[in-house]
Amino acid sequence: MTATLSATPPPSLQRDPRLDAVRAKVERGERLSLADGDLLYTTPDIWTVCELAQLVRERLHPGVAYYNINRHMNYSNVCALSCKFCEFFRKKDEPGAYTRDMGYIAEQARGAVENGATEMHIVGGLHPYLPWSYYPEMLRTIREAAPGLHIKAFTAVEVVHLAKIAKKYKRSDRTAGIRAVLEELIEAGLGSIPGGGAEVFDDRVHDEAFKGKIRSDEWLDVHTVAHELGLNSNATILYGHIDSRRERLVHMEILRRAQDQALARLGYEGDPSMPVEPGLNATEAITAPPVTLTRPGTPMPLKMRAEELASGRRPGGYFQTIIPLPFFPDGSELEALPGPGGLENLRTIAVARLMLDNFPHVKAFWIMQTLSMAQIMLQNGADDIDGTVVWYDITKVGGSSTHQETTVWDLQRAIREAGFEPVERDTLYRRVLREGKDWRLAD
Ligand code: V47
Repeated sequence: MTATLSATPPPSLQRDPRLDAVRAKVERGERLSLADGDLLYTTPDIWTVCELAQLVRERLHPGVAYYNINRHMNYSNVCALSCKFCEFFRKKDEPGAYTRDMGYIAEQARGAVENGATEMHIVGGLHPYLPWSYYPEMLRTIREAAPGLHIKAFTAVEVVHLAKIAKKYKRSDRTAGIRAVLEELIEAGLGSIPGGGAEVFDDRVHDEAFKGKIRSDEWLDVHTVAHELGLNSNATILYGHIDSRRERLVHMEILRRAQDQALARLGYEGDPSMPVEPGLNATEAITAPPVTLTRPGTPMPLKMRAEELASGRRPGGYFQTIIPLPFFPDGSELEALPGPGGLENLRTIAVARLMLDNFPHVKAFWIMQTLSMAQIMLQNGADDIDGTVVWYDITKVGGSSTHQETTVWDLQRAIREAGFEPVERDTLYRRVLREGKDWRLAD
C-alpha cells in the first residue's frame, strides 16, 4: 500500500495570522505585552515565534555569537536549604558533602589561568557554619593567585545569606546589609554577580518548590544594589517544573522593569508612551519609562557605560544576559516530573528574546541545553552559549560526572556551523584578542 501525503500541513507549519500584530510591534521595536507573550507561548506556529526572535537577535548582534573561556567552581555543596528541584545540596555530614579550602581554591585559579580562562564563576550552597571571613578571603586568594581573572560570584541568595552571617542584615533596611557585604566583596575582588537563584518569581511556586529561599523582592534587591554599585549581573529563570507559562512571563516582566530602572541610571531616557503591565507588586516602585534596546538605532549599554566612564561618572551596572534554565529532574525531589522537552526549551529561548527587549544578551547555557540544542538556539534568539566550564556540579546531564568540559574548538565549531562568527568575550561582553593562553581586550 502506498501512503498518500496529506494536503494540509501540520499545525506547527501553518502560519498563525494572530502573530502578524506581534510581528508589527517587533519590527518597530515596541514592547510586547503579557498577552502577546501568552500568544507566543501557545501558538502552534512555533517557527514564526523563532523567526521573530531571530530578527531581534540579528538586529542586536548581526552575524556573531559569543562564548568565553571560563571555569565554574563550587566552594561547597553544603546547604541549609533543601529546595525540591535541587540535586546539588548535601547536609554537612552526608556522603559527598565538600567544602574547599584556600589551597584548593588557589590551585583552581592558577589552573584556570594556565588554561587561558578569563573568568571564574563561583557559587555554593548556603553553608550553615562557614564564617563570613571565608568569603572575602576566597576572593582575595583568587586575586592573588590569578590577578587577571574576572570573578563572577555568589547568587543573590548567597549574598543575602552572607549579609546575615556578617551580622549586617537588618529586616528594617534590607538593602543596607546587602550593600555592606557587596562593598566588602568588591574590595576583595568581586567583578560581577551571576544570574542564579531567581528560579520563578512567583509566591506559589516559591512556597511549593523552594520555600526557605529568598523571594523575588530580595533577589531583586541584591541585583539593584549591585547595579547601583556599578556591578553588572545576569538573570536566570528555572522553568519546566511546577511553574506555568504565565508565571514565566510574569517573571520576565519583573526582570524587564528592573532593567528599565538600571538603564535609566545609565542615562537612557526610555519611552513613556510605551505601556507597562499593571498590578505586579514587585515592579510597583519602578517609575523608569520602558527602554527597548531592540528598537533600531538604540545604543547598547556597553557604549552608554563607556561614555559615563569617559565623563568621569561612576557607571551603573545592568543585567547583561537572561539565561533560561530547563529543569533537570534527575536526583531531585521532583524527580517524578518529566522536565521540559526540546521544543519547549527552544520556544522559551525565543520568547525570552522577544519579551526581554532590554536585555542585551540571551544565553543558551550549553551544559543544561546540550551543545547541539544550544547550536540550534543560536538560530532562534540566543547569541551566547557560555564557555568551556570544565567542572559542573549543579546538574549532571544523564548522570554524567562533574567533569563537563568542552574545548574552544568545539564551541567555535558549533557556532560556525550555525552560521555565525565565533567571538570570544570576557565576562562583561568585551571582545577578547587571544594568542594561546595570553589575551587582551580588543578595545
Ligand atoms: O541557581 C538548580 C539552577 C542555577 C537545577 O550567570 C537547576 O552567567 C535546572 O545560575 N535543573 C545555577 N537548573 C546555574 C546558573 C548559571 C549558569 C550558567 C551561567 C550563569 C550566569 C548562571 O541552576 C541555580 C538554580 O537556579 N538549578 N537545580 C535543576 N535541577
